[in-house]
Amino acid sequence: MIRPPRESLVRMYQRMQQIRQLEEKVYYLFLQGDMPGTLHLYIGMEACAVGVCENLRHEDYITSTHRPHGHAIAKGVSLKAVMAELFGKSVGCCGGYGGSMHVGDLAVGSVPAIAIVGGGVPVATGIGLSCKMRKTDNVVCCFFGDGAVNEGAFHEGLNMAALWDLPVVFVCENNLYAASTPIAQAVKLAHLSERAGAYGIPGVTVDGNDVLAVYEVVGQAVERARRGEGPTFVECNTYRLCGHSRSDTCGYRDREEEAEWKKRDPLLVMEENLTEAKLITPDELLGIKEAVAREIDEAVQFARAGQTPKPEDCMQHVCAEE
Ligand SMILES: Cc1ncc(C[n+]2csc(CCOP(=O)(O)OP(=O)(O)O)c2C)c(N)n1
Ligand SMILES: [Mg+2]
Repeated sequence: MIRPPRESLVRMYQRMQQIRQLEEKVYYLFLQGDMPGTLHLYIGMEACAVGVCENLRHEDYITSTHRPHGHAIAKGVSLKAVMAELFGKSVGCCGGYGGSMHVGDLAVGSVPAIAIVGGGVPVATGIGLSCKMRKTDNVVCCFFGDGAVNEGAFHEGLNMAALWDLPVVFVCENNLYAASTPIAQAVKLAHLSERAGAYGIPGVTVDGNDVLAVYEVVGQAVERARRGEGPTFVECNTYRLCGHSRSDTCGYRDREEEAEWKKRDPLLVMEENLTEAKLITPDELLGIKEAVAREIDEAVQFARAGQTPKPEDCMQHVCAEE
């Protein structure tokens, strides 16, 4: 297994803590009625976003879904900008116009999220085509859930990316459910990565709760894409340790199944891996955790102090600018 440099390991742990702690705080604030809109939390899936984005450069891109906070933070959108967006403030990453389901910032290659299931797939293919036509070696990582793999847009996007050898890594976060629908009721295959064969591209299944495993597998896919050899389909097996959306009590899930996955919480997995390999001490981990908690408090203060967008500006950003 590839062992990333220590600074990379520390950054991955810090990013996972940032995502986890931001979401726990946001859930609390949301239930208090401090935030407008709706909420889909990423708790339990942090290793996917962080393991993927650790392979990316600033100039690379990601596309995201209705569950986008973790993707955006992993690609480099600041905690303050994400938090302010969730509060609907002008200093948010989308000027307060987008809210939870659209966070992102093109300035760091995080395409504002697309909440239509499967909708990001053809967009990622289009960005991949742009990267290729402009003769850059930039890549696009396209996040989507298991619910997207039966959408028409998914098939069209993968087929075209495969046909034209576009630099796209398709990252399926298979958390076993699309809202309340278990994967076995939607797909006959044992592994969604088998779908890749239909498009003539490599398909890999990886433990999506092990950030180092995701980092390694996606690293190979990103390098392949940069070399101009085309897309890869990576299936990350994971689980959301929370409801589908704000009011979901998960009545369709088995409590034993939930307990089993909780033992494999991606943060615990990483803490165990790092301390067992003596790469970091428990005290250092605690220090990172506490520093992140302070960052989250600052982000909340920043967001609360922001202004809401002015009603007279509502037509701004409606049409694409040249
Ligand atoms: C085309 C489309 N159909 C239905 C919905 C409503 N919807 C929002 S999230 C979701 C489930 C998505 O499941 P999955 O792709 O597995 O992602 P997860 O929520 O598990 O991360 C559905 C059906 C939607 N947003 N878009
Ligand atoms: Mg799912």
